[in-house]
Amino acid sequence: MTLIDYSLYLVTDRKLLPPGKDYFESLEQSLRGGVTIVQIREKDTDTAEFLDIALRSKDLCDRYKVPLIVNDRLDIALAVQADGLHVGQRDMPVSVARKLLPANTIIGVSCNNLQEIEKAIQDGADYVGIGAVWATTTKDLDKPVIGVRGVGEMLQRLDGTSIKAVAIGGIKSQNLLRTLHGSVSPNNHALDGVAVVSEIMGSLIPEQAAARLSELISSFKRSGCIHKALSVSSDYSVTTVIDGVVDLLNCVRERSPLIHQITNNVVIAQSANATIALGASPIMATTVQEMEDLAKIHGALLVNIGTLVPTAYEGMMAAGTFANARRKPVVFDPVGVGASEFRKKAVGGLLNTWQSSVIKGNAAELAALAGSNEVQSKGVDSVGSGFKDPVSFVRNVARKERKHSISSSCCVVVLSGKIDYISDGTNVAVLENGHELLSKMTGSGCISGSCIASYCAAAMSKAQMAEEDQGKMVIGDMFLGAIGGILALTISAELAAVRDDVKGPGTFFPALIDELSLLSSRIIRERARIQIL
Ligand code: TPS
Repeated sequence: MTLIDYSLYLVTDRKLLPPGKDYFESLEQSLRGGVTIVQIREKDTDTAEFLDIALRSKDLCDRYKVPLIVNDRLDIALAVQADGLHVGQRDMPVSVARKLLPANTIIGVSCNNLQEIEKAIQDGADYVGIGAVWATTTKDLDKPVIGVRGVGEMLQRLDGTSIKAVAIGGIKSQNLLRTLHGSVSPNNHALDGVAVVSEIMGSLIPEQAAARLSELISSFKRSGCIHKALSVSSDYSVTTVIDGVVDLLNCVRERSPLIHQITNNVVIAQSANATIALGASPIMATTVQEMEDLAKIHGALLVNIGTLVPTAYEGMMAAGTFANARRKPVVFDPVGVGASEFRKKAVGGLLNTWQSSVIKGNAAELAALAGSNEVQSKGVDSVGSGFKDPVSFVRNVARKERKHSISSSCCVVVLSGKIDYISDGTNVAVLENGHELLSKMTGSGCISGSCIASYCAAAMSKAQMAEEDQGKMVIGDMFLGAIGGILALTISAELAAVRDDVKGPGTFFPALIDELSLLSSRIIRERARIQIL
């Protein structure tokens, strides 16, 4: 079979043409703009007219050497000798179409869930159109919008097959990079392309619309190679990790990065104080209108959904998007995600919209995130100690949440508890520092998010310095950032708890702030209890 380029797949819909715009003119302009494959989609057109449109479209596509696919109508596909047929779930089954069409005809099918992907594999489809990835008004959707994480799950099922995949539904130039970077399986299986209807068909200048999308796709393909070539070292040992953490401690103190925190009303003051004590600078801002400006100046963003009100949610959506665009680390704390459907939906929305560099949660939160029922939750706390095999669990979640991330090559996951487990999808750090008084005050988990964000900001700023030296892209070491933040808090807690002036949880907190500000390289080297697996 000839090699098909699925990069920019135009699906037509004449109803969306701007008033006065001729369909064939629009199609030719989009071909000039760089669409690589075209599907003729006519839902309410008589056969004779459909045939005429398909024939003339085929001529045009042939001139630009672009394959033509017919939607749904096998008879029209046969009549115009189309390169392929696209079917929906209620159209003719792929296996039947295969028997009726000439050999080498491409057959694609729309898929919305894993069962439909499974069936497409069994039936021998050549490609799948996965969606709707975002909301769209072009088609009446009778199935859920799946987001980039939904696409990622389906790509994972396609790992090892030769079936190609495009995403479709609500794809615009504004969300195209996010769609491409986010839609990836744990094994880095990415999309072969994207399909669009309204973004091109609805344009007065379709050539420009197509060219803009095509340029973004090329830039994604280039950056994909960069990410693979520059992934962070996976040769960690206890010594290199401690040296790295000490280096980050000094960097936080010297550079005092600005840490933008959208956090919990319960702990705003504590988190801001802990951030200052570490040597960084907090800014606690939630309003959507200032997120773009803040992303230009902060060193890292912390998003904590502890008290999730609608205005803060809007701010979180925007802050993460702007942070990603500027390659700033994003630390995400999905507080109590298992506690309510509302939180679960909100977390899905956020994780589908931007990429986190670090996700931190207790056993119940990470279980809810991963869809595991091994751990129960009560409010925002876990019940029981956690997972049978926390090391494998945390490694698997890190793999699952890994994206073609713009700020780092992986998503680091922190499973917090009496023992903390941190993974980048390959390595797992097991940290045994801490004190039970931490669990007797509110917000110690939230504060650990502030500490991680401060250390991740330092890790990213080191990467930027290296980048300036070497003149090439360098990825920030978020694994070290997460370890550094957790060690800072847990070691300071141990020291605070044994001070003479500490009598219990009330006096513990001010002592903890003191110890965070007194933390030194020597203390970290002497006290860190860490294993790297
Ligand atoms: C390759 N489909 C799913 S969403 C949508 C369509 C037509 C509308 C998107 O419009 N995959 C392929 N071809 C198809 N026809 C479908 C899926 C079905 P917009 O880009 O304007 O949001």
